Amino acid sequence: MQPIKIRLWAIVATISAVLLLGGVPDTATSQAACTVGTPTAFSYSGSPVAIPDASDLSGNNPGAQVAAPLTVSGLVGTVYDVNVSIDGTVCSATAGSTTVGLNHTFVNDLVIALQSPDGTVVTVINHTDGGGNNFCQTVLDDESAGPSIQSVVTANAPFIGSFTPNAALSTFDGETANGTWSLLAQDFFAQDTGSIRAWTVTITPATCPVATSRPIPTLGEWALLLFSALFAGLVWWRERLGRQRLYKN
Ligand SMILES: [Ca+2]
Ligand SMILES: [Ca+2]
Ligand SMILES: [Ca+2]
Repeated sequence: MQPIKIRLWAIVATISAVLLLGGVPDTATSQAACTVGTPTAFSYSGSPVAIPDASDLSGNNPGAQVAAPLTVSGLVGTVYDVNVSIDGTVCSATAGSTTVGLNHTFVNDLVIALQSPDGTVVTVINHTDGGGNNFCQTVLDDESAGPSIQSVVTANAPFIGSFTPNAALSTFDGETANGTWSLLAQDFFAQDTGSIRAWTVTITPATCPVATSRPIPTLGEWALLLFSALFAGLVWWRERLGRQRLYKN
């Protein structure tokens, strides 16, 4: 066979082997669409969690961040959508109310965040309003038709309704659904305090197959790789032999 043909064969064999061993995605699953589940609500049922006050009015010495954790279980798949709400049974802006989802006498002191089982933290309320009391039946949803929670004013307390959050909850999309979700709160300015009392996370799960690389090569594929390597070696050796003969002549 002519050297140029042999070289071509060696290249084709090597490319085939590389494609077989790792280059071809599993198209059987990568084309499948997500199977979206039912939105499911999980509510915090523990004792009220007191939010420690800041030590001064500078904003630089906040109280310790506290968490009200709950367990999400039984969902199939990963996070497709997350909504979070601060609940409450009887809503009012009364200082010290125990029937609101979060009582506080100056909610502008607070940074409130949601933490996922994967450890991701999204700040959902960030020093909002002028300084009203309490959050009650406050729903935070990226897809809300309502205004941003960051746009509310003191007169709106206790902030009943549906709002878009400070930062997008879609950051959680694709993450682990089951596990511990926590509502975090931290107070940045001294004098006013409060507690987390009742909150809910509503998760829509989905099963979304993703493109996967090929599984471990079969014996046949390993044999092909070995064959192409030997073949390439043979081509190199023949050419080297040919050059030596040419040199000697
Ligand atoms: Ca969403
Ligand atoms: Ca949503
Ligand atoms: Ca405070």
